Amino acid sequence: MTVGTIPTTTTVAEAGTWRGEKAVTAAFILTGLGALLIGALLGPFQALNYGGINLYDDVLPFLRSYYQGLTLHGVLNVLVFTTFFNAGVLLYFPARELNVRMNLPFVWSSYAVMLAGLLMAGTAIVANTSTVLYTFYPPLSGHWAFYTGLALVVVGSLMGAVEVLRLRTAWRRANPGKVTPLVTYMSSVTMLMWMLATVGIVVEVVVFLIPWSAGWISGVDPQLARTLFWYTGHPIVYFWLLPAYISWYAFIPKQAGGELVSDSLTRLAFLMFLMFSTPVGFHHQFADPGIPVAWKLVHSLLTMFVGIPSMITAFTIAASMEVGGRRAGGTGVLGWIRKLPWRNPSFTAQVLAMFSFIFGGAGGIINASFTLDLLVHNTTWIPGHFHLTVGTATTLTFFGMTFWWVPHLTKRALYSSRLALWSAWTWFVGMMLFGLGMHWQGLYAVPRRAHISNLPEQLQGIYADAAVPQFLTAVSGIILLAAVIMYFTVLFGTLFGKRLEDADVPAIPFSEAREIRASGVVQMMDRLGAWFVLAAFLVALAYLPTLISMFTNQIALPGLRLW
Ligand code: HAS
Ligand code: CU
Repeated sequence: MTVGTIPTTTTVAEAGTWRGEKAVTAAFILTGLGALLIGALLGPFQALNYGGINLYDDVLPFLRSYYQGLTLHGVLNVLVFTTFFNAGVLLYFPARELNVRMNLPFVWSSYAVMLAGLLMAGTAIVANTSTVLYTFYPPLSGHWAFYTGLALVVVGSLMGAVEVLRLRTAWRRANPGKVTPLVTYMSSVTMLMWMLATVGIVVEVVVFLIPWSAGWISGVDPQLARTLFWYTGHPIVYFWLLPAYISWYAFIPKQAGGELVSDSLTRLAFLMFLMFSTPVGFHHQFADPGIPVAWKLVHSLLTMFVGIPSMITAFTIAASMEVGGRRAGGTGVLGWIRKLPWRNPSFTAQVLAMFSFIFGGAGGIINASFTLDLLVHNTTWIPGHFHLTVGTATTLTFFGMTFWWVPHLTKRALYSSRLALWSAWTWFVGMMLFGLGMHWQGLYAVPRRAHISNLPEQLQGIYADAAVPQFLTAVSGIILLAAVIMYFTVLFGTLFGKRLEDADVPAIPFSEAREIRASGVVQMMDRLGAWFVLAAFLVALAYLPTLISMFTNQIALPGLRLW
C-alpha cells in the first residue's frame, strides 16, 4: 500500500520564502566543504608516503612534520567537514519537510560558535602547537586553544540538535496524535544519538584536557582519556554516516524513479542506531590494558548488533531502487540495474558510495571480531577501512547531494553534469584502490600513522614485501588528486555560475514511501523520549563498571610534545 510521505514542497515555495534557511544551510555546508578542500589536498601526500614517496619536505615546506600534515588532514576532514555538513542536512530537511520555520538567530549563533571553534583549533594546528592527530591521545599534548576549539564545534552541533528537536515538538503541537514524518524522525534520532554520544568527549575535554593543557592540573590518565574518547569516537562514525543514510532513504528512491519500500523498517534501523551506537567503544581498545576482557567481549557482541541496521539499509535501499529500475522497463534478476539513471551525477555518486560501503562494512565486521582485530589493529588496514566508510560512503554521498542541493540553495545551475559524473567515478575508483592498497599493506603489518617514506637507513627495506600494495596506494593518491580538482571545479563553477529562474530550481527529491500508517508499532517507535532513556541505560550498563574503576584509579601523566 502506498500512502506517501512528506512532500509538501512545491516549486512556488522555492521562490523566496525559505531564503533565510537556505542562507544558513549554505553557510554550513560550504564551510564544511572548504575544510574538506584543504584536508583533501593533503591526502595525496599521505597516500604517496605509503607508496614510499616522501614529498613533505619539497612540496610542503611550511609543515613542520608528516604528523602536522596528518593532524590537519584528519581534523579538517573527519571532524570539521562532517560536523558542518551534517548540521546543514539535519536542520534543513526536517524544517522543509515539516514546513516549520527555523529559529534563524539561534541557528546562526550555532554556526558562529562552530566557526569560532574551527578557527581556534585550525590556528593551533597550523602553528604546530597541537600536532596530536585527530584522536589527540594523552600524553601527547596540544595547546588549550585546540581542545577549546574542538569543544566549541561540538557545542555548536549540540545547539543544532536542540533546534531539530524543537522543530519536531512545534510540529507535534500543531498535529496532535500524528506520527513524526520520516525525514524528521531520522534527523531527530540522529541528534538524540549524538547527544548521548558526546558525553564522553565533553567530559574528556572539559574536565581533563583543557585544564591540563592550560596548566591547571599536572597530569591526565591516558587510559581513562582514551576510554572517554572512544565512548564518543565510535558513535561519531554514525554521526557521519546517518546523514548520508537520510539521503539514501529519503531521496535516492525518488531519484531512482522508485519509492521507499518500507517506512517502518527505516524507522527501526534508525532506532537501532540510537540503541547500539554508543555501548561499543571498547572495540577500538581491544589491545588496551586496563579494560576487563569480559567487557571487551560485550562490546564486541554489541558491535555486531549495530551492524544489523546497516544490513537492513542495504536491502531496503536496493529494493527501493529496484522498484525504479523495473518501472523504467528493466527485467530479469539484474536487468533493472541497467535502467537506473546512471547519467544523473547525484544518483551515481551515491550508489558508488553505497557500493564502497559493502567493503567498508565488511572490514568493520572483521575489526569488530575481537581476536581478528589483533591482526589488523594499528596497521594501515584501519585507514583503509575508514576511507571506504567515512571517506567514500559518507563523502561521496555528500558530493552527490551537493549536485542538486547547491543549485537548490543558491539558485545557480550545476556547472557541468559531465564533470560532476567524472568526479564521482574518479573519487570512487581512487578510494577503492586506496582501500585495497591500505588493507593489503596492513596484512603485511605496515603500521598506520608512520612516515614510512622517510625511514632511517637501518630500517630501509623492512616493508619490501608490501611493494605491490604500496604501488597501488601511491597511484590511488594521484587519482584522488584528480578527483578533488574535478569536484571542486564543479562546486566553484556552480557557485559562480549561471543563475537559475525560480521555476528551474531543483525541488527537494522527497520520496514516496510504502507504510502501514500509524500502526501500533510505528506509534511505539515514535516515543523517542522513552527510547532515549533506554539507550542511556544500556550505555550506563556497558560503561559504568569500567569507568568507575578507571576514575578511582587514575595514574596522571604529564604531557609530551613529540613534533
Ligand atoms: Fe569502523 C575503526 C568496526 C562502520 C569509521 N572505523 C574505524 C575508524 C574509523 C571508522 C574512522 O570493531 C578508525 C578510528 C581510529 O582512528 O582508530 N566500523 C566497524 C563496524 C562498522 C563500522 C562493525 N566505521 C564504520 C563507519 C565509519 C567508520 C560507518 C565512518 C563513517 N571500525 C570498527 C572497528 C574499528 C573501526 C572495530 C577499530 C579497529 C582498530 O583496530 O582500531 C559497521 O557499522 C559496518 C556495517 C556495515 C555494513 C555494510 C552495509 C552496506 C550497505 C551498502 C549497500 C549497498 C547498496 C548498493 C544498496 C554491514 C548499507 C547496491 C547497488 C546496486 C546498484 C544494486
Ligand atoms: Cu568503532
